[in-house]
Amino acid sequence: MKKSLVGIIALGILSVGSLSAQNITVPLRFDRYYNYDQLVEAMQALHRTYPELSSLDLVGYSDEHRAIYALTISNPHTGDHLSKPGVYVDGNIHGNEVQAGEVCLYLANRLLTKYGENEQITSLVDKNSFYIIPSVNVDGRYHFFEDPNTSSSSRSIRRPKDDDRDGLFDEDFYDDLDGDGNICTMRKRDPNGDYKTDPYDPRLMVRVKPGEKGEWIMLGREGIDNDGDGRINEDAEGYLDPNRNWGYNWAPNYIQSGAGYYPFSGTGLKAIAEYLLDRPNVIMVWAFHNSGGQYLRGPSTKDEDEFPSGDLRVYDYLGENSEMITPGYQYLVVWKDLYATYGDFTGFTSNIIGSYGFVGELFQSSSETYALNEDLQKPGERSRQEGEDDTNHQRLEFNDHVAQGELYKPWTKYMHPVYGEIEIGGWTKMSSRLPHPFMLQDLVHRNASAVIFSAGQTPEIKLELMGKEKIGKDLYQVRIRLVNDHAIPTVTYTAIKNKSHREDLLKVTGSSADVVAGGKLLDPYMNQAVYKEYRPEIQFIQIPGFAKVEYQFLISGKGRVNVEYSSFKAKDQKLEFDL
Ligand SMILES: [Ca+2]
Ligand SMILES: [Ca+2]
Ligand SMILES: [Ca+2]
Ligand SMILES: [Ca+2]
Ligand SMILES: [Zn+2]
Repeated sequence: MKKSLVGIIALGILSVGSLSAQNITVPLRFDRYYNYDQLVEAMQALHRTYPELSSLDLVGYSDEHRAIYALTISNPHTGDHLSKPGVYVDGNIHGNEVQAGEVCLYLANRLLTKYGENEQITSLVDKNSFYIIPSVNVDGRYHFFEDPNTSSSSRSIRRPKDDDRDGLFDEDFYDDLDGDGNICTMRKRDPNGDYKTDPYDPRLMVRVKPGEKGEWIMLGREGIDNDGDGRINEDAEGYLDPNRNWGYNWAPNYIQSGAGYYPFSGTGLKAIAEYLLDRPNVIMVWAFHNSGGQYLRGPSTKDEDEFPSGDLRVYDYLGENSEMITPGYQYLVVWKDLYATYGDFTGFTSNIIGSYGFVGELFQSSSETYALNEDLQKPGERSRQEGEDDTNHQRLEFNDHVAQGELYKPWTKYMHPVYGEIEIGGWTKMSSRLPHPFMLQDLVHRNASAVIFSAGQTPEIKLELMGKEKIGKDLYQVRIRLVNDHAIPTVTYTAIKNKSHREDLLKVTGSSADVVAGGKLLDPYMNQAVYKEYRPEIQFIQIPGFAKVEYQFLISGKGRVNVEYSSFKAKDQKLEFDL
C-alpha cells in the first residue's frame, strides 16, 4: 500500500488527496513526500514516540485557517528550553518548496531517534533547544499536493487580485485540461511557428533560426478562456509572497512585488514572528527553500550595511563548512549573488531576533544526470553528440532511465476549444524543483547535517575564577575568565550594533563585600583594565566565538562572593568563592 503511494506521489498523476491517511510511524520514512495532513501526522508521531524530549506546539493559524505546528526538541533535565541556545529551523515558506519540510522532519527524526545512541547528537540535544516548523506556508503545501500545479505554482499566500481589472477576481487561472493533476505545457503544430523539433530529442523544441522553417507554436500553460474575454489564463491567483512580508526592511509592492499592503499581513507569519519574539534564546536560524543548491546569508538588499566583521567570521565559518557537508552547494550573499529581497524572513531574524541566519536553497536540477560524462566513459560506449550537453537532454535521459518516466509527461493530443488540435505535455509538478524520492534521503541528511553542525557551534560558556589577590586591608583584586570554545558568540555583532536586545550580564555580589571597581581586563601581565564608571558590579559583556574574555574586579569586604553570568542566547553560569 505504502509503496504505491510513493509511486503515485512521485508520478504526480493522481490526486494525492483521494488517498486515505496513512499510519505514519517512527522512524519516519524519507523515500516519500508528506502532504499537509501527513506532515502534521508525522510531527504528532514523533512527539508521541518521544514525549520526554519533545513538545508539539500550535504556533497559530494560516490565512485559510490551517494549523501551523512547531516541534520543540529539548531535554528538560538539562534546563528549561529558554535557558539554552535556540536553533530555529523552518521550511516551505514557499508552498511549492515541499522538500524543505522533509528536511525539517528528517532533522527532528534524526535528533530524536539518535538521542542516547549517537554521542554527538545526544550532547547537542542536551545543550540546545531546537524549534522546528516544517511548513510555514501550510496553505501553499496543502494546495500544492491537492490541486493541479506546475512545479512553481502554489508558492504564495492567496490574496485575490483583479489583474485584468474587469471587476472579477482570479477568474481565469490555469486549467488541468487532461485531468492528470499537473499543469503542463500546450503546443500546436504550425508551419509558421517559431519553434522546431529538437534534433536530439523530439520531445523538446528549439527556436528556429532566421529563415528556417518552423513546426510548432508554444501556447503556454494548460488552460482555456474561463470567462470568455478572449484571453487565456489572464487573471491568476493574486498573491502575498510570505518571504517578502516580514517587519524588517519591508518595502511596498511597487518596489518589492508580493510585499502585501503592510508587514505581517500574513496571519501565519505574524504568529511565527510572535513565536520567535517569545524565544529570545534563538541564536541560529535556518530557513529552507528549494531551488539552486545554495546557503545564502544576508544582507538581503544592497542598501543595507554589510554585517559587522565579527559576524562575517561566523557566517564564513558556518557557510564554508556547510558547502563541504553538501557538495555542489554554494555559500552566497542574497543581494549580491541572487537578487534583492525586501522584508524577507532572515532579515527579520538577523536584525530583530539577534540570530545568525541561513537560507538553504535545496536541490540542483543538474544533479539529475545520466552518465554522459566523458571522463567516466569507457571505450566502445556511445559518445556525446554535438549539442547534446544541454541540461534538458540530461534530465530527459534521467527521466527515462533513472526515474522510469515519472517526471516528464509525453506529448498527447487534446482538442482545445479555442486552439483546436493541440498537444499537452512536458515537465510535471513533482519534477524540476523536487528530487525524485530515491534521492531525497541524501538531500535531507546532508542539509540536516549542516544544521546539526551549526548547532554544535552555539555558544557554550565556561566561567572560571582566574585569580584572587589581597592588595590592601580587606581589598581584593579578583579576575574572572569566560571562555567560549565554539564559533558563535553569545551576542551577535549586529545585535550589539542595532541594540536589538541587551548584552550579557556579569554580576558580582557579596553580602559583606562591595565591588569598588570592575571592568574588562585587557592585559593580565601589565595589569591593564578598563573600569566601568558606574555600578561596577554589573558588566555588560559579549563573549566572541573561539575566544575568552577576562574581567577584573576590586572588591572590598569579606565572606562569600557570588559571580553570575546571564545571557539570552547562552546558558547562565554561576560561581562563588570566599574572600
Ligand atoms: Ca479579473
Ligand atoms: Ca488575479
Ligand atoms: Ca494536466
Ligand atoms: Ca479569460
Ligand atoms: Zn523559496
